[in-house]
Amino acid sequence: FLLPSILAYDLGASSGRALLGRLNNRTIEVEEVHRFGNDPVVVGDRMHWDILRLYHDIKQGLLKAKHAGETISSLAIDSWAVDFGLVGRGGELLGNPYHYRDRHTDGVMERTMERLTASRIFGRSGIQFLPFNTIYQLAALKEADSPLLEQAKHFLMIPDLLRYFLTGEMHNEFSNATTTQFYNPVLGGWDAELLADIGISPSLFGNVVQPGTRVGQLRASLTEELGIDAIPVFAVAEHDTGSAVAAVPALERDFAYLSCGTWSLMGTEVDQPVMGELAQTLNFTNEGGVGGTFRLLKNIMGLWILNESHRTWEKAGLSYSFPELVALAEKAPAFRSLIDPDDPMFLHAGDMPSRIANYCERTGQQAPQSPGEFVRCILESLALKYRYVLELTERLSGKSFSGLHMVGGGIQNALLCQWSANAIGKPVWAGPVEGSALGNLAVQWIAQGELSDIWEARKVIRESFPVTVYEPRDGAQWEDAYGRFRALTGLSK
Ligand code: ADP
Ligand code: LRH
Repeated sequence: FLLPSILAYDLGASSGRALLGRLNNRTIEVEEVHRFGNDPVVVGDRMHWDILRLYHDIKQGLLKAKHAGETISSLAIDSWAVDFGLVGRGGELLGNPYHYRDRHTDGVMERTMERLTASRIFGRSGIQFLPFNTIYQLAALKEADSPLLEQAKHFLMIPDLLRYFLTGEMHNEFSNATTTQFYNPVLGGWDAELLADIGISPSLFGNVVQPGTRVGQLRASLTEELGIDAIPVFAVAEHDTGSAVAAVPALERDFAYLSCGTWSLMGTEVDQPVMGELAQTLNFTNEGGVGGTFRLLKNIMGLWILNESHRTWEKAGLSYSFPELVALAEKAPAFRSLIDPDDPMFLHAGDMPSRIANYCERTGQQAPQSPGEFVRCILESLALKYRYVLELTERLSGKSFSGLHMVGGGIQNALLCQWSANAIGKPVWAGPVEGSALGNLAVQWIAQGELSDIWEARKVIRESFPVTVYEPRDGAQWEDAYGRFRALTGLSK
């Protein structure tokens, strides 16, 4: 390729990828140069991310781009939110970052809320209550009198840390910083009062940089090791959901999105955080985005439940591909068993089929028996939960949506897209699959003056990638199922 390429690393909870992107006459061309697993490692009772392996795979991506003969003008990394590494005197990483699903935070959110009150925490951060938010992870380390905190000099979130490994420079990026639940979007900085409340020193936290800021270049030891040139490194919306929403190919300003991967993140984009009592009661979040935007959204447990079921069956010697599981679900009986995917019993890693069976028994429903029946239960329940959260989003934002944009790896599950359209009674516009990586590329192009803003980026993405339209069907059956779902799960308005 004669055009310069840029490189986007997108690290999801289940896999990571390196995409090379080129802007050719306002058309985006992408090439996946490297894809890799992201397998957490359990040691004793603790679950960690394999951070050095991820860094190794980032280097592999650079080598593969070099072998493809590419000239790379910049790179950036986005990843899942909330997790972090602590760096000590002399600049070394202290310990392996914890996985947000580790149980060391069990009970910590409840204790912290009791002490500080929900309205103080939400009023200062605008972030939904999730037990694994960074604030509760740090409070857990504090409660456990962790030696890590005694030694820590710097707090870096996962992409901050990987960027630091690449460049030797430390910066805290804005979109990810907001997910900690101790960034104050009204004051525009780390909330020193909340940090004091949990006994954490504000000196660990650096200046917050906005997406689109140049934050260094590959360090000399790395360029020597790999035999490559020093590439400039940018901060983008380093929270993967922030990058995914930046890439939603919407033409209208008031659009609803669902970023569909391990998690399902559903909501709308707003100019100002929505921090009133209703947002707190409905447990919505206001995560920082690109160009001064915020994501008013709610986390839905998502395909995690399917992925963990898949892992459980694999351990038992039953090996199915995702398309095989989806085909089995399609043949299973409709609406026989429904769950609330957001029941806390599904949060931690483990045997999801057994937990689903327990849930069904507890709620007087027939438990699924075969993999197809389990997958049908998961996908129907997710689609019904999407309807519920879409209705809440409309109520909270005062907007009304004519359909739903879905992006992310989960849209390869066409059955889920169709059922989502059926459940909401509106069209689903599915695409692109690599939403986060494209949002990452787009912000780099905006920073380099190749695109003017996210609205131009969305237009170019729309013109460069296909969008599959799913029209709603079977309205009466889904309406009926929604009533049952609401009653069973106890979800009221
Ligand atoms: P994350 O970024 O959270 O790691 P992705 O956006 O990459 O997740 O989405 C991965 C998920 O998409 C998988 O866990 C799986 O549930 C779903 N998926 C991937 N490929 C397919 C496929 N061919 N058919 C159906 N579902 C798929
Ligand atoms: C999705 C995601 C989500 C967070 C969760 C921890 O990958 O970033 O937005 O809530 O991971």
